[in-house]
Amino acid sequence: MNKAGYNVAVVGATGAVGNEMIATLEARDFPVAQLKLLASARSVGQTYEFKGVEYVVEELTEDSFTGIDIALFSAGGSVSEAFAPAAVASGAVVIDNTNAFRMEADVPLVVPEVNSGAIADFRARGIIANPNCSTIQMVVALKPIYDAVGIRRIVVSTYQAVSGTGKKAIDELEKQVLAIFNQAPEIPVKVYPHQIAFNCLPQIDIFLENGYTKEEMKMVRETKKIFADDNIRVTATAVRVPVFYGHSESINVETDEKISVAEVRELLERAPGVELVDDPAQKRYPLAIDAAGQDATLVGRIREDESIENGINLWVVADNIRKGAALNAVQIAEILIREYL
Ligand code: NAP
Ligand code: 3JN
Repeated sequence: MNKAGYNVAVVGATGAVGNEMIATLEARDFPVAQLKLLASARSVGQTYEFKGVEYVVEELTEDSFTGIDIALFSAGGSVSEAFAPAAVASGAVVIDNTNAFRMEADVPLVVPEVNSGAIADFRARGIIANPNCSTIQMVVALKPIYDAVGIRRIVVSTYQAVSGTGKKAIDELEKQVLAIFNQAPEIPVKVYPHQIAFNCLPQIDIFLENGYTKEEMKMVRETKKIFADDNIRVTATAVRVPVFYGHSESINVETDEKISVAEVRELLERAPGVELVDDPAQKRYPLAIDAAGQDATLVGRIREDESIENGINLWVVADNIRKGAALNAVQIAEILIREYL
């Protein structure tokens, strides 16, 4: 770290992820010299408190990044595509939470517990990409297994909270539950193609030509890139569930070499970013309501897949807005200033 403090811009500051970025920078005492909060013209004048000081939201423009060292983007892919180049041209390093640059060969895609070394490659474009939230918690849990015995195939099904869709979706679930509770004549359905309250939707993002959704294919492609292993076979089913915070995942892995449940437990007990919650006799296993507001990725229900030679099943839960987005980005920023800036 060469400076006492860094000038940090949060793009999308008024959103679910942006709010969490501000809170995470404060909670982890990130050395912020100046903070710039950026959003659309709709939000200009809104205020947020950071370390006891009130900051006013400004409109994002190409001139917003003068003097900025680190720009944390979470305002959607098209905003990143339009404004990340301006931020880089102004001398900032961009840590981007969107899908815009994740699969570009010269942009590192980073989960610090898994491939922090890739951050070194940020110089090519000045951009570091944060993976999709569902990928992040999966690779945090699987990294120790991957390193110990290799992973041949992953079959994952997700149970994703509405906060992954942003503030308007959190609001919609609340409104639908209230409408149903109050026996209202109509249930408001605006954000998702169907009612989400008391329902499960096997569609996250758009459908692609191969019949998978874009969210599912993000998990497939990002996992291969993060593990730097094109041979891992990954198949995903992504489902939206009526939970406010915390994505849950049922993960089945086929390993190269046999590994016992006890060995997996031992590995995960000391894995960075992981908390083992696996005591079925006491009905203890990871729950979304316990993961919400926490940094750790919770792992439990570890058991052998008895239908194949080398198979393990796990249940993995994390706060999608925290480890799935804001915390992962701030962890990257911490490594960046410690080792590179
Ligand atoms: P959100 O609650 O809907 O917030 C969207 C934010 O983007 C708001 O601050 C909004 O500002 C801003 N914004 C939208 N259009 C803009 C524009 N043209 N110019 C400037 N700012 C603009 O959504 P969210 O949940 O925070 O997610 C935001 C983005 O983060 C997503 O689209 C996604 O790309 C990314 N994300 C990534 C992950 C992950 O898996 N790593 C998870 C969730 C989200 P206003 O309030 O002024 O409209
Ligand atoms: O739906 C979720 O739980 C996670 C959503 C992530 C998301 C939402 C809108 C646009 C993304 C993302 O991070 O991949 C994007 C996007 O950037 O394309």
